[in-house]
Amino acid sequence: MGMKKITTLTLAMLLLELLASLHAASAAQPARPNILFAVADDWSYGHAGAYGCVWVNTPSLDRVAREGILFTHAYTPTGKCAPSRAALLTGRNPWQLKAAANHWCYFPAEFKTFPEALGEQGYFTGMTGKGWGPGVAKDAAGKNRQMAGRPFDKRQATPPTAQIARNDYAANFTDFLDAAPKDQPWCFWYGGFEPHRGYEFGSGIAKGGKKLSDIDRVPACWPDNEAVRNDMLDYALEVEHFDRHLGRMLAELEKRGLLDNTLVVVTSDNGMPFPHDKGYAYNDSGHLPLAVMWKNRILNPGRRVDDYVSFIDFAPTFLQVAGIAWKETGMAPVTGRSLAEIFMSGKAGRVIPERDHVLIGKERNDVGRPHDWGYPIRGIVKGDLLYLHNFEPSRWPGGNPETGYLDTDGSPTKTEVLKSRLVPGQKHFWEVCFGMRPADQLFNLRHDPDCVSNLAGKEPFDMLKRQLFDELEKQDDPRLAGNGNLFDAYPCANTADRDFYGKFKRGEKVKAGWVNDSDFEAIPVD
Ligand SMILES: [Ca+2]
Repeated sequence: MGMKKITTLTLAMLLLELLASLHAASAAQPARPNILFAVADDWSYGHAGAYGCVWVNTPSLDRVAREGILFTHAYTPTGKCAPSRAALLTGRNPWQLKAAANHWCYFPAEFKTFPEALGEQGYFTGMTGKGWGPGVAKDAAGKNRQMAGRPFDKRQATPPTAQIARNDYAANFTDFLDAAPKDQPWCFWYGGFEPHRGYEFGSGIAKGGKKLSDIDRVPACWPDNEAVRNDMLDYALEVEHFDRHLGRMLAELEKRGLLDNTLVVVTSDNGMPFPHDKGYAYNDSGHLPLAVMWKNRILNPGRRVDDYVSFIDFAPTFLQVAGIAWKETGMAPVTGRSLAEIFMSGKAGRVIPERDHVLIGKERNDVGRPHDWGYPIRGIVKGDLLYLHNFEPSRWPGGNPETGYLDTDGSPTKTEVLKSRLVPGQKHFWEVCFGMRPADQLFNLRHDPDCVSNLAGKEPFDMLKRQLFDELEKQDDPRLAGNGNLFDAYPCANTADRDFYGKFKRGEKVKAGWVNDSDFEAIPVD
């Protein structure tokens, strides 16, 4: 860490402490802020009104952005539910979390989460909906852990479609507020199940009043047709459901006079559940919406910040604003860096010069490859460039064709992409989504935001690769030290699906509820 960085950090912390003491002296509210962390399931960057999107309406996120900060370069280090959530809960990259780099893992007891730490340090913590998962998380004594706080899930409501959860998230948040002791700050995790699949086909039009022509652009990795556009609108309807509950939560906080001293963070765990997005390492896999509001402390609200921020920055942010030193928490050492200095700077655009890149990657997502192997990737996004290194290019990137490409949820769009393989002139859709890849991939995000034209080989990437590998080495990534097989060997915690490929090959009955039967390629694919 350079001297300049230390100085900026120290100044930001001093300023924060000064503001905290001023505030404590001038108001009856506790100095320590409340925290509302709203995380959607599978919502991609750009799909919100605040980002200029016209086919997804998100008045609540837009409000948070207008009265706070809208981030334009927020990334999860890995585009899949459980490992993404593991990173944001611990402040460490997936490759620093042992088994928790994988989806459906046994979460190692040694990694404490920020809600667990806040709970030990005087915060009242609760959650509704989806916390960390899917997977198994037990403490050293074998007791189930509450990774995101104590569940508040009692209230239910009739959802807009049968595919949307019955959880009345906002009502459960009200129950939580009623339960929170008045003299204690709180932290609440709103884990919406939307817009995770399945969707009610056609509901975007039938129930959302949307039109196929509302979509200004279909990404270049999928065919542009009615089925795909409908799928996108159905996704939009689910995003709007998540946003509506957020709006009710903000209104409830306002009614109780709690909004001003609540740090509100709105984001998602990974990109949309479409081929080439969720479960991959392309830009749309990890680039996520992020808006942050804290009326008492964020200077110059209504800003747009272009710094590169990572999900591993959330945990250190929450602990810092709560006034808790990391070393007091018993959490494993942090890799992320607090965002509080951005809150306090008042600046828009690029705020902190060192925040000019993020690291991303992937280990095992779903089963379906021989021996339950994953598809290991590490990558870096810097400026307009995204560089990916695929460590095992002889494996199928989205999962084996004969076992249904299980890294990609079944969907109308997946079906269209799979069909394209056999349609003259359309095979490129299948190739970019499911085909084999070389070890190195380089994309220019300015000219190719959908990451369909690999420039590696045509353009140099040595500098990016060196920076990526240097930083991974400093972070003790086993993959860099030649011990990457550790990740492949961690057992899948979903015992029914373990050795899916082997069972399939032996003719045993297997079931993957998250894909369609037609996703399994009956004829060998080369
Ligand atoms: Ca997810």
